[in-house]
Amino acid sequence: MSDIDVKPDTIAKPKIEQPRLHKVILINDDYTPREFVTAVLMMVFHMSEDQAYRIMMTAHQRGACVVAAFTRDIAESKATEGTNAGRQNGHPLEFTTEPEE
Ligand code: TYC
Repeated sequence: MSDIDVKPDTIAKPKIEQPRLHKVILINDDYTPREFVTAVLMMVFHMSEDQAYRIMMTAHQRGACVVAAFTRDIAESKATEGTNAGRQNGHPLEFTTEPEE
């Protein structure tokens, strides 16, 4: 057996891949009441009334607004939950998802 201690020149660093995040996007429409949109944002995304109101108004004025980003499954289930809350109350409220760059 050799006594020569051979060490690698470089130590391999484990690379941890972060899961890609997906944005939940609130889409404006002409019919859903502002108070309803604000209430859904508070319920589904655990926002304060103030935060929810600002997001709702941004979508109202610009046509759409990014609400938050999550892993894909969570983003999709939150978008579905928000869209369904509107549908169950007869509103065309819509949330979509989109992968972050
Ligand atoms: N534009 C709606 C209204 O004037 C309110 C609204 C805001 C609806 C944001 C959807 O994502 C939305 N009643």
